[in-house]
Amino acid sequence: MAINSRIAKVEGVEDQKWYHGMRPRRDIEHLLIQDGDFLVRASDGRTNNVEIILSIRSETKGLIHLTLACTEGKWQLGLTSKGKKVHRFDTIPLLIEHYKKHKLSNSLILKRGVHRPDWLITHEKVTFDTKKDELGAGNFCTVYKGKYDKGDEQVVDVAVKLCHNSTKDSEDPNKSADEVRAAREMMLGEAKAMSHFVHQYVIQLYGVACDHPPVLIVMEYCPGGSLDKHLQKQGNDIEIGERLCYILEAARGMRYLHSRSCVHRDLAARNCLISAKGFIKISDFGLSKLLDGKAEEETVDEESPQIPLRWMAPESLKKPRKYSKASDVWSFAVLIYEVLNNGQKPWPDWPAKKIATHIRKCQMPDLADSTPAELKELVGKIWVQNSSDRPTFREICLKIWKVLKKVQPPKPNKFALNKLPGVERTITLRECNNDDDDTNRDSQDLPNNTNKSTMEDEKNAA
Ligand code: ACK
Repeated sequence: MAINSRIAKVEGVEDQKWYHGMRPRRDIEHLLIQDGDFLVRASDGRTNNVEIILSIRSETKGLIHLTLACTEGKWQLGLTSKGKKVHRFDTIPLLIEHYKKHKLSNSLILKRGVHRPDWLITHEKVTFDTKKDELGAGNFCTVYKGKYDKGDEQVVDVAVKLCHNSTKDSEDPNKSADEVRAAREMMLGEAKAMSHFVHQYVIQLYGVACDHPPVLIVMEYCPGGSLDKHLQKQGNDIEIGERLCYILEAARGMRYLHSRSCVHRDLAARNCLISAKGFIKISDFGLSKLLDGKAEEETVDEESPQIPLRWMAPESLKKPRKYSKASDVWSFAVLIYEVLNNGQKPWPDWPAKKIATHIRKCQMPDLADSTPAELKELVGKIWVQNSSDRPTFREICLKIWKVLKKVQPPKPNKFALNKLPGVERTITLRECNNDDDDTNRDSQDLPNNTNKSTMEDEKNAA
């Protein structure tokens, strides 16, 4: 049975806690632990259509995925044995209730509906106008400004990342259905990574709506847009002290992510956003990875999506590609270069091969003349061949904080980013005790804290 993806909203199922929307199979498998654990999800079938699937854990047969078929408005199990009476139901919840009391097969019965996580929200809570609210577009997704109903009559401004639903919606007609599906899965991976993080210098996820296509990522709205565009526009109006504040805030965001075992893998000025209060927020977790346990490094095969070359560390160019906290640190020094160079990337017109050769040999470009000597020294310690010789973000934060104390940042009302519509910086830097040792603040921001607490934190800080 296939439901056209454009009319894939299935009455009665989206309100059920055991409905996980368009989560891919590999995302839900680990949730089904005991015999009889089940959930319902939607999955791409052939030809861009959507199928409704009942996934169940069986002690004897392992994981089972059954298609739910709908004919003439009645639901039934897609696969039934010959000659067996087929039970049909008006809704999927009625079907589920039935198979909680009656066996599906010899031994299998539905026992525990596994609830979806809180960050899986429904489309009805999110509004945006595709004609008026576009903020920008990427290969497979477009970002809009929108509103999110958090409940308790709280409606907040948000940025909504919309994954193109099919090859027809995609900007590029040459994209295959598989590519579109891979992009959607990447978006869900991005949202899952973001769901772990609550920090003042990391973009906040409100939720993902994947109850039916298109998949939406709903996140904190940053009216200042991306850091690279701001640098390119405001150019020489930005004092060095203000630039150092951007660099320190990005480093603090990265220190938090690394403390949560997240390797970003795509750190660059284009992926830093400017919040309403004029703070830098690390965003775009599409390529990020959570490291297992104590692992410091991830080795990746050739199939993995490639990170833009100019920000790559030498070890990420070799085969097998290696990404680690230390390769993020390398990219961070490229971000420093961008911030000091008015948002221009290194070697703007060079061919890829020549850039790669330079990176492999650690022959990196010079920083702007106005760069404080201690910052030049720091970048020199980062752009080294041996990744274990590079400083950590904890050390980097400390160093930048010391440089900032000497340079003296401007008063908040003199920050150039106040010229951005919707942005108002009212404090120079957030308070941090002991020479930037803000461990305490980080530990207040544990993932089990609510989003609200971080937002209030920001308000109090201001
Ligand atoms: O550089 P921009 O103005 O900032 O254009 C890009 C565009 O969407 C495509 O990525 C903007 N964007 C992305 N996420 C957000 C967000 N959370 N708040 C505001 N703008 C965003 C980005």
